[in-house]
Amino acid sequence: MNIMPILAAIAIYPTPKSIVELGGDFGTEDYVVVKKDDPSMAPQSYSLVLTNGVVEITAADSDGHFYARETLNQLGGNIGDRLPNLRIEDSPSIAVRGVVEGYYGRPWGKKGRLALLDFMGRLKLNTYIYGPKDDPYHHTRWREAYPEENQKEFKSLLAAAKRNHVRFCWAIHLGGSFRKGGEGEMEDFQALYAKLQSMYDLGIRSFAVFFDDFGDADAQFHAKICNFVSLGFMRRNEGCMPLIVCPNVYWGLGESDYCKVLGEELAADTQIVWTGKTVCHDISKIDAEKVAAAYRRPPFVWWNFPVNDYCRTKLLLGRTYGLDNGVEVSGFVANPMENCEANKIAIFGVADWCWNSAAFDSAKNWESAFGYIYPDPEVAAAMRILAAHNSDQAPNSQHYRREESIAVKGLFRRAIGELATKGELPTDLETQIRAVLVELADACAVLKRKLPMEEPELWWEIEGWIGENEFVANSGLKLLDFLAAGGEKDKERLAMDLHRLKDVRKDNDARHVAKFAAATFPADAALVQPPRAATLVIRPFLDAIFAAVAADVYRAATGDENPFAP
Ligand code: LOG
Repeated sequence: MNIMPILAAIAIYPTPKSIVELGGDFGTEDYVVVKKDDPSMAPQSYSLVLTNGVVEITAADSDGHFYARETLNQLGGNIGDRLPNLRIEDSPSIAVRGVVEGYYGRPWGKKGRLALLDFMGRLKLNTYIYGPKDDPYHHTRWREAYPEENQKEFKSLLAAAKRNHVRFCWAIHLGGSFRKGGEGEMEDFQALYAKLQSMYDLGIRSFAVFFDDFGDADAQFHAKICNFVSLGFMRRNEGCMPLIVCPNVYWGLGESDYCKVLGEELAADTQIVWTGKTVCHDISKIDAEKVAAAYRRPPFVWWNFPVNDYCRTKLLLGRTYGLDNGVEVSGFVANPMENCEANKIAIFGVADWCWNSAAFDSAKNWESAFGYIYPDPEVAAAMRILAAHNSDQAPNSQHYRREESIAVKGLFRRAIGELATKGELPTDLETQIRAVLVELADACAVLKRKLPMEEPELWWEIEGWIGENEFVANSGLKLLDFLAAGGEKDKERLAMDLHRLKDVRKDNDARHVAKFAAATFPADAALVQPPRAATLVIRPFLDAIFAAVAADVYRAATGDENPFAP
């Protein structure tokens, strides 16, 4: 039988390095799995050969065997009752890859982390770094041992990480608080040793030391602390993995003396974090080479995507792009949003890129994410529509931007041009824009109906953004109605409708801000922002059409200037 159509329909994520058809197929009701070890194979790699009811898995280590099983599960899940004969040879592009919980905001909590670790295992991501800025025992109160409750949580997280072949790395943030000189320094070295020991005793075998954003860039002192951890503590405690260090200067091209001194002084196996040319930046091969020269080792990339702590109005659900194929790194972790479930779209992209950078197809990956993440096809389709319009950060202090509403950008730009020159829209353009807005409003309706039951955590996180997307779509539709409105009375009615939408939005903003503020630490609560959506392409169109066709009537009818105040 011709198995091409079957193979073409197979979607395995992350994308395997090589799949070769061997011809023929077999029924999945009855097959045997033969496990073989081949120590000559590269770590984490595996081969999976399916021939007429026999599945042969060969790997060098337990990671490889685990990954082969994950691939086999996806093959079975995708195809159903028959499997084609084939050979898969597979291994990761980047050996150390995963996620750092390293943002400012509401820490994910046990439930979110457990779900994430399972998600990571399925996607062959093998590194999770625990470093939420708002965990006091990680940061400001690092000297204190974790309370009982947290210790229990770490134990279950460690078990979940192990099950998923994920290295669980615990980070301590010492920037700004570790005392230098005299008795204070002695006490702090003792306190550090004791804290690390308490984490080791819980089962932690991977450690990181962070100095980002707090304290001085004191390279000699930072090197002293880190070498104390790696040479003094970790070498004396069995089974520890190389130390990961986030320096105080973690971006740039290694120009600073601080980076050079760290490169010279840090123990050879210590991995040094780098976020790219700036704090939030695409990761290029050339930049990585430059920083590697200063670090005297390839950098450990901490990619600040899809984190939104510097652009809190926005939800970042766009595709993964801006990462060079073949960039030489000692590891790659993505720093996501405080919205744990909503991160899955980006993490799905990061996993695929890390595993098989050469074959990474960013757009295809993003399109596939929804079906992979959401079992309900209606939810998947609605999330895809929502994500298309919620991906750019909006102007921000880090100057990092992403594309948004890419498929309809031309349409909306053209419409803005027509409104500026003619004050109205050609019918075909109006029809197409109406269709985009109806689609977005419908997607929001689906999500409001289904997420509370089917994806309650995701619903908790993005309810406010769904409300805002609805506001954008419905306001846009009202404004299009202005074009067709017969007389002043009609227009007045539409203006009042717009005004009511604005009130609904005000409530939505208030609910979102109160909910997020209550769920985070006091220092962070003040930073919560109202949710905003579709700011790059659709919102400018709303401003343009409002100014062209509705502003005067709106002002006269409501006494208000603008329904879209930022
Ligand atoms: C922080 C990080 C934050 C991110 C984006 C690093 C190494 N540190 O500017 O906690 O989530 O930028 O705002 C950072 O990136 N500082």
